[in-house]
Amino acid sequence: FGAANARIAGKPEKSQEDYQKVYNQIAGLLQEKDEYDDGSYGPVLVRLAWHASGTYDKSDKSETKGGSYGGTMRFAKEAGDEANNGLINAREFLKDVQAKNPWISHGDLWTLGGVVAIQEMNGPKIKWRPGRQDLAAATTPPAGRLPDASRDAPYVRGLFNRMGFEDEEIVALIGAHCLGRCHTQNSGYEGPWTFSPTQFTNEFFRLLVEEKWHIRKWDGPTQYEDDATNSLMMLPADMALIEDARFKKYVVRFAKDQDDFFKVFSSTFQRLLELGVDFPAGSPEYTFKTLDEQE
Ligand code: ZEM
Repeated sequence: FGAANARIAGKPEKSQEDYQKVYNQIAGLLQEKDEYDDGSYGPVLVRLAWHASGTYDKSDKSETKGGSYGGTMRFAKEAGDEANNGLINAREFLKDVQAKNPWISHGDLWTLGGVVAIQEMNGPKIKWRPGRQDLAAATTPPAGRLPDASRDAPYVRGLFNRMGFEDEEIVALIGAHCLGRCHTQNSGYEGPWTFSPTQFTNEFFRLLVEEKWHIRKWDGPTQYEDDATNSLMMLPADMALIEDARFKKYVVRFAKDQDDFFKVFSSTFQRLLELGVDFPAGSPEYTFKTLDEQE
Protein backbone atom coordinates (compact mmCIF):
# COMPACT_ATOMS: atom_id res chain seq x y z
CA PHE A 1 0.00 0.00 0.00
CA GLY A 2 1.44 3.32 -0.95
CA ALA A 3 1.01 7.01 -0.54
CA ALA A 4 -2.39 6.86 -2.24
CA ASN A 5 -3.90 5.41 0.95
CA ALA A 6 -2.02 7.57 3.43
CA ARG A 7 -4.29 9.89 5.32
CA ILE A 8 -1.87 12.50 6.46
CA ALA A 9 -3.36 15.33 8.42
CA GLY A 10 -2.83 18.69 6.77
CA LYS A 11 -0.69 21.30 8.47
CA PRO A 12 -3.22 23.56 10.18
CA GLU A 13 -3.36 27.05 8.75
CA LYS A 14 -5.66 27.98 11.57
CA SER A 15 -4.67 28.52 15.19
CA GLN A 16 -6.00 27.00 18.40
CA GLU A 17 -7.92 30.25 18.79
CA ASP A 18 -9.70 29.70 15.46
CA TYR A 19 -10.76 26.22 16.57
CA GLN A 20 -11.83 27.52 19.98
CA LYS A 21 -14.13 29.90 18.08
CA VAL A 22 -15.67 26.97 16.22
CA TYR A 23 -15.96 25.14 19.55
CA ASN A 24 -17.79 28.14 20.98
CA GLN A 25 -20.19 28.31 18.05
CA ILE A 26 -21.11 24.65 18.45
CA ALA A 27 -21.45 25.04 22.22
CA GLY A 28 -23.60 28.14 21.74
CA LEU A 29 -25.91 26.31 19.34
CA LEU A 30 -26.22 23.44 21.85
CA GLN A 31 -27.58 25.91 24.40
CA GLU A 32 -29.81 27.68 21.89
CA LYS A 33 -31.41 24.65 20.24
CA ASP A 34 -32.72 23.05 23.41
CA GLU A 35 -35.98 21.62 22.06
CA TYR A 36 -34.47 18.44 20.66
CA ASP A 37 -35.01 15.09 22.42
CA ASP A 38 -34.17 15.41 26.14
CA GLY A 39 -33.24 19.06 25.61
CA SER A 40 -29.94 18.68 23.81
CA TYR A 41 -28.32 17.76 20.52
CA GLY A 42 -25.27 16.73 22.59
CA PRO A 43 -25.88 12.96 22.59
CA VAL A 44 -26.54 12.72 18.85
CA LEU A 45 -23.38 14.79 18.17
CA VAL A 46 -21.38 12.26 20.20
CA ARG A 47 -22.93 9.44 18.21
CA LEU A 48 -22.06 11.19 14.92
CA ALA A 49 -18.40 11.54 15.98
CA TRP A 50 -18.32 7.85 16.96
CA HIS A 51 -20.01 6.53 13.81
CA ALA A 52 -17.85 8.71 11.56
CA SER A 53 -14.79 7.09 13.21
CA GLY A 54 -15.93 3.56 14.09
CA THR A 55 -15.91 2.30 10.49
CA TYR A 56 -12.14 1.90 10.78
CA ASP A 57 -10.68 -1.53 9.97
CA LYS A 58 -7.02 -1.78 10.90
CA SER A 59 -6.52 -4.75 8.56
CA ASP A 60 -7.96 -2.93 5.54
CA LYS A 61 -5.03 -1.40 3.69
CA SER A 62 -7.19 -0.07 0.86
CA GLU A 63 -8.69 3.36 0.39
CA THR A 64 -11.95 2.14 2.00
CA LYS A 65 -10.34 1.51 5.41
CA GLY A 66 -12.72 3.95 7.11
CA GLY A 67 -12.31 6.27 10.07
CA SER A 68 -13.10 9.95 10.37
CA TYR A 69 -10.46 11.33 8.00
CA GLY A 70 -12.44 11.61 4.75
CA GLY A 71 -15.84 12.75 6.05
CA THR A 72 -17.42 10.07 3.86
CA MET A 73 -20.73 10.00 5.73
CA ARG A 74 -21.69 12.90 3.49
CA PHE A 75 -22.16 10.28 0.73
CA ALA A 76 -25.34 8.21 0.38
CA LYS A 77 -23.60 4.85 0.78
CA GLU A 78 -22.48 5.65 4.32
CA ALA A 79 -25.28 8.04 5.32
CA GLY A 80 -27.75 5.34 4.22
CA ASP A 81 -26.18 2.55 6.30
CA GLU A 82 -29.07 1.79 8.62
CA ALA A 83 -26.70 2.02 11.60
CA ASN A 84 -26.53 5.74 10.81
CA ASN A 85 -30.30 6.33 10.95
CA GLY A 86 -31.02 9.60 12.76
CA LEU A 87 -27.52 11.04 12.38
CA ILE A 88 -28.87 13.39 9.71
CA ASN A 89 -30.07 15.46 12.70
CA ALA A 90 -26.49 15.89 13.92
CA ARG A 91 -25.10 16.61 10.46
CA GLU A 92 -27.81 19.21 9.83
CA PHE A 93 -27.19 20.79 13.25
CA LEU A 94 -23.53 21.31 12.29
CA LYS A 95 -24.30 22.77 8.84
CA ASP A 96 -24.70 26.32 10.22
CA VAL A 97 -21.27 26.01 11.78
CA GLN A 98 -19.77 24.87 8.50
CA ALA A 99 -21.43 27.74 6.64
CA LYS A 100 -19.67 30.16 9.01
CA ASN A 101 -16.35 28.30 8.70
CA PRO A 102 -16.22 26.92 5.16
CA TRP A 103 -12.52 26.04 5.59
CA ILE A 104 -13.19 23.21 8.05
CA SER A 105 -13.38 19.64 6.73
CA HIS A 106 -16.30 17.35 7.53
CA GLY A 107 -14.03 14.96 9.45
CA ASP A 108 -12.69 17.76 11.62
CA LEU A 109 -16.14 19.29 12.16
CA TRP A 110 -17.88 16.02 13.09
CA THR A 111 -15.13 14.89 15.47
CA LEU A 112 -14.88 18.34 17.05
CA GLY A 113 -18.68 18.29 17.52
CA GLY A 114 -18.32 15.15 19.66
CA VAL A 115 -15.60 16.75 21.76
CA VAL A 116 -17.67 19.91 22.33
CA ALA A 117 -20.76 17.88 23.26
CA ILE A 118 -18.92 15.74 25.83
CA GLN A 119 -17.16 18.70 27.46
CA GLU A 120 -20.32 20.86 27.55
CA MET A 121 -22.28 17.96 29.12
CA ASN A 122 -19.74 18.04 32.00
CA GLY A 123 -17.62 15.19 30.70
CA PRO A 124 -13.83 15.00 30.66
CA LYS A 125 -11.59 17.22 28.58
CA ILE A 126 -10.76 15.52 25.26
CA LYS A 127 -7.60 16.46 23.40
CA TRP A 128 -8.24 17.04 19.71
CA ARG A 129 -6.07 17.51 16.62
CA PRO A 130 -7.11 19.09 13.29
CA GLY A 131 -6.10 18.23 9.75
CA ARG A 132 -8.57 15.69 8.33
CA GLN A 133 -9.44 16.31 4.68
CA ASP A 134 -12.58 15.47 2.71
CA LEU A 135 -12.07 12.47 0.43
CA ALA A 136 -14.03 11.33 -2.63
CA ALA A 137 -17.04 8.98 -2.61
CA ALA A 138 -14.90 6.06 -3.85
CA THR A 139 -13.15 5.97 -0.45
CA THR A 140 -16.41 5.35 1.46
CA PRO A 141 -16.00 2.27 3.70
CA PRO A 142 -18.40 -0.67 3.24
CA ALA A 143 -21.67 -0.55 5.23
CA GLY A 144 -22.09 -2.96 8.13
CA ARG A 145 -18.92 -2.18 10.10
CA LEU A 146 -20.74 -0.53 13.03
CA PRO A 147 -21.91 -2.71 15.94
CA ASP A 148 -25.12 -4.75 15.97
CA ALA A 149 -26.86 -4.12 19.31
CA SER A 150 -28.43 -7.59 19.46
CA ARG A 151 -25.11 -9.41 19.85
CA ASP A 152 -22.98 -10.87 22.66
CA ALA A 153 -19.60 -10.24 24.29
CA PRO A 154 -17.36 -12.17 21.85
CA TYR A 155 -18.93 -10.23 18.98
CA VAL A 156 -18.48 -6.85 20.71
CA ARG A 157 -14.85 -7.71 21.57
CA GLY A 158 -14.13 -8.80 17.99
CA LEU A 159 -15.73 -5.73 16.48
CA PHE A 160 -13.71 -3.30 18.62
CA ASN A 161 -10.51 -5.39 18.25
CA ARG A 162 -10.92 -4.68 14.51
CA MET A 163 -10.45 -0.97 15.33
CA GLY A 164 -7.51 -1.78 17.63
CA PHE A 165 -9.20 -1.51 21.05
CA GLU A 166 -8.77 -3.85 24.05
CA ASP A 167 -11.21 -4.76 26.85
CA GLU A 168 -10.62 -1.77 29.16
CA GLU A 169 -10.99 0.65 26.26
CA ILE A 170 -14.06 -1.11 24.84
CA VAL A 171 -15.87 -0.90 28.18
CA ALA A 172 -14.90 2.75 28.65
CA LEU A 173 -16.12 3.72 25.17
CA ILE A 174 -19.52 2.08 25.62
CA GLY A 175 -19.83 4.13 28.82
CA ALA A 176 -20.94 6.90 26.44
CA HIS A 177 -24.35 5.24 26.78
CA CYS A 178 -24.73 7.45 29.85
CA LEU A 179 -25.91 9.85 27.13
CA GLY A 180 -28.99 9.97 24.97
CA ARG A 181 -31.55 7.37 24.12
CA CYS A 182 -32.73 4.82 21.59
CA HIS A 183 -35.43 5.86 19.11
CA THR A 184 -37.74 3.26 17.58
CA GLN A 185 -37.65 5.09 14.25
CA ASN A 186 -33.85 4.84 14.12
CA SER A 187 -32.83 1.50 15.61
CA GLY A 188 -36.05 -0.23 16.68
CA TYR A 189 -34.95 0.06 20.34
CA GLU A 190 -36.55 2.53 22.72
CA GLY A 191 -35.65 4.62 25.73
CA PRO A 192 -32.75 6.15 27.67
CA TRP A 193 -30.01 4.27 29.55
CA THR A 194 -29.85 6.67 32.49
CA PHE A 195 -31.88 9.25 34.43
CA SER A 196 -29.60 12.07 33.20
CA PRO A 197 -29.18 11.53 29.45
CA THR A 198 -27.67 14.97 28.84
CA GLN A 199 -24.97 14.70 31.52
CA PHE A 200 -21.75 12.77 30.99
CA THR A 201 -21.32 10.54 34.09
CA ASN A 202 -20.48 6.97 35.11
CA GLU A 203 -24.20 6.31 35.71
CA PHE A 204 -24.37 3.75 32.89
CA PHE A 205 -21.90 1.54 34.78
CA ARG A 206 -23.54 2.12 38.17
CA LEU A 207 -26.95 1.13 36.80
CA LEU A 208 -25.52 -1.96 35.09
CA VAL A 209 -24.13 -3.31 38.37
CA GLU A 210 -26.62 -1.92 40.89
CA GLU A 211 -29.99 -2.48 39.20
CA LYS A 212 -31.73 -5.71 38.35
CA TRP A 213 -32.67 -6.04 34.68
CA HIS A 214 -35.34 -8.10 32.93
CA ILE A 215 -36.26 -8.57 29.28
CA ARG A 216 -38.93 -6.03 28.33
CA LYS A 217 -42.24 -7.46 27.20
CA TRP A 218 -43.09 -5.64 24.00
CA ASP A 219 -43.33 -6.07 20.23
CA GLY A 220 -39.90 -4.57 19.59
CA PRO A 221 -36.46 -6.19 19.53
CA THR A 222 -35.09 -7.83 22.68
CA GLN A 223 -33.99 -5.13 25.11
CA TYR A 224 -33.68 -4.99 28.89
CA GLU A 225 -35.62 -2.89 31.38
CA ASP A 226 -34.83 -2.06 35.03
CA ASP A 227 -36.93 -3.84 37.67
CA ALA A 228 -37.09 -0.72 39.84
CA THR A 229 -38.76 1.74 37.46
CA ASN A 230 -39.32 -0.01 34.10
CA SER A 231 -38.17 3.26 32.53
CA LEU A 232 -34.53 2.63 31.62
CA MET A 233 -33.08 0.36 28.99
CA MET A 234 -30.05 -1.74 28.16
CA LEU A 235 -29.23 -3.29 24.80
CA PRO A 236 -28.16 -6.95 24.61
CA ALA A 237 -24.68 -5.62 23.67
CA ASP A 238 -24.68 -3.50 26.88
CA MET A 239 -25.63 -6.51 29.03
CA ALA A 240 -22.71 -8.34 27.42
CA LEU A 241 -20.46 -6.08 29.50
CA ILE A 242 -21.64 -7.72 32.75
CA GLU A 243 -22.17 -11.22 31.32
CA ASP A 244 -18.51 -11.46 30.34
CA ALA A 245 -16.17 -11.62 33.38
CA ARG A 246 -13.28 -9.91 31.59
CA PHE A 247 -15.51 -6.97 30.63
CA LYS A 248 -17.33 -6.89 33.99
CA LYS A 249 -14.12 -6.23 35.89
CA TYR A 250 -13.92 -2.82 34.18
CA VAL A 251 -17.65 -2.09 34.58
CA VAL A 252 -17.25 -2.57 38.35
CA ARG A 253 -14.12 -0.39 38.39
CA PHE A 254 -15.73 2.46 36.44
CA ALA A 255 -18.94 2.22 38.52
CA LYS A 256 -16.85 2.82 41.66
CA ASP A 257 -14.67 5.60 40.36
CA GLN A 258 -15.93 8.24 37.93
CA ASP A 259 -12.51 9.96 37.69
CA ASP A 260 -10.96 6.68 36.62
CA PHE A 261 -13.66 6.28 33.93
CA PHE A 262 -13.20 9.86 32.72
CA LYS A 263 -9.44 9.37 32.36
CA VAL A 264 -9.69 6.16 30.34
CA PHE A 265 -12.62 7.46 28.30
CA SER A 266 -10.85 10.69 27.40
CA SER A 267 -7.71 9.13 25.94
CA THR A 268 -9.66 6.31 24.27
CA PHE A 269 -12.24 8.61 22.68
CA GLN A 270 -9.41 10.76 21.32
CA ARG A 271 -7.86 7.63 19.78
CA LEU A 272 -11.24 6.61 18.32
CA LEU A 273 -11.57 9.98 16.61
CA GLU A 274 -8.04 9.64 15.21
CA LEU A 275 -8.28 6.09 13.81
CA GLY A 276 -6.74 6.02 10.34
CA VAL A 277 -5.46 9.60 10.56
CA ASP A 278 -1.69 10.06 10.27
CA PHE A 279 -0.63 13.15 12.17
CA PRO A 280 2.79 14.49 11.19
CA ALA A 281 5.36 14.71 13.97
CA GLY A 282 4.86 17.81 16.07
CA SER A 283 1.32 18.45 14.84
CA PRO A 284 -0.50 20.48 17.49
CA GLU A 285 -2.92 18.94 19.97
CA TYR A 286 -5.57 21.22 21.42
CA THR A 287 -7.50 21.24 24.69
CA PHE A 288 -10.50 23.54 24.52
CA LYS A 289 -12.06 25.63 27.25
CA THR A 290 -15.74 25.05 27.99
CA LEU A 291 -18.10 28.02 27.70
CA ASP A 292 -18.30 28.10 31.52
CA GLU A 293 -14.54 28.37 31.83
CA GLN A 294 -14.51 31.39 29.53
CA GLU A 295 -17.06 33.41 31.50
ZN1 ZEM B 1 -24.17 3.65 20.88
N1 ZEM B 1 -26.10 3.23 20.30
N2 ZEM B 1 -23.63 1.74 20.51
N3 ZEM B 1 -22.27 4.12 21.32
N4 ZEM B 1 -24.74 5.56 21.18
C1 ZEM B 1 -27.16 4.09 20.30
C2 ZEM B 1 -27.16 5.40 20.73
C3 ZEM B 1 -26.03 6.07 21.18
C4 ZEM B 1 -24.45 0.69 20.13
C5 ZEM B 1 -25.77 0.81 19.65
O1 ZEM B 1 -26.32 -0.21 18.95
C6 ZEM B 1 -26.54 2.00 19.82
C7 ZEM B 1 -21.18 3.28 21.32
C8 ZEM B 1 -21.25 1.92 21.17
C9 ZEM B 1 -22.40 1.22 20.81
C10 ZEM B 1 -23.92 6.57 21.61
C11 ZEM B 1 -22.54 6.54 21.73
C12 ZEM B 1 -21.78 5.39 21.56
C13 ZEM B 1 -28.32 3.43 19.80
C14 ZEM B 1 -29.68 4.08 19.63
C15 ZEM B 1 -27.95 2.13 19.52
C16 ZEM B 1 -28.88 1.06 19.00
C17 ZEM B 1 -29.76 4.82 18.29
C18 ZEM B 1 -31.12 5.41 18.07
O2 ZEM B 1 -32.10 4.65 18.12
O3 ZEM B 1 -31.20 6.64 17.84
C19 ZEM B 1 -23.70 -0.55 20.21
C20 ZEM B 1 -24.23 -1.94 19.91
C21 ZEM B 1 -22.44 -0.21 20.64
C22 ZEM B 1 -21.27 -1.08 20.94
C23 ZEM B 1 -21.34 -2.35 21.22
C24 ZEM B 1 -19.97 4.04 21.52
C25 ZEM B 1 -18.57 3.43 21.53
C26 ZEM B 1 -20.34 5.35 21.67
C27 ZEM B 1 -19.50 6.59 21.87
C28 ZEM B 1 -18.26 6.58 22.33
C29 ZEM B 1 -24.72 7.73 21.95
C30 ZEM B 1 -24.20 9.04 22.55
C31 ZEM B 1 -26.05 7.41 21.67
C32 ZEM B 1 -27.29 8.26 21.89
C33 ZEM B 1 -27.69 8.97 20.61
C34 ZEM B 1 -28.94 9.78 20.75
O4 ZEM B 1 -29.44 10.21 19.68
O5 ZEM B 1 -29.43 10.03 21.84
